[in-house]
Amino acid sequence: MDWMAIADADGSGELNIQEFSEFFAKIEGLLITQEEINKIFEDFDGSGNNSLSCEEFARAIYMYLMADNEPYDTD
Ligand SMILES: [Ca+2]
Repeated sequence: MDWMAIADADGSGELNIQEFSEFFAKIEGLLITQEEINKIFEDFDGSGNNSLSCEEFARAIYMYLMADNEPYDTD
């Protein structure tokens, strides 16, 4: 599945926080808070320019969706 094509609503090739949040909202059954989304976004925005490149996004998706446990669940 081409996650980036789904997430990149305006086709800019990068994701801003709004696109990133909306991407998670589209995934059924995924329980994640806006706070967690913000944290993931910040963590993976390696260049610190408030947008995720394809590469940064792919890394975030891999980490979060493909991992067995939730890295941001601190309970
Ligand atoms: Ca975009």
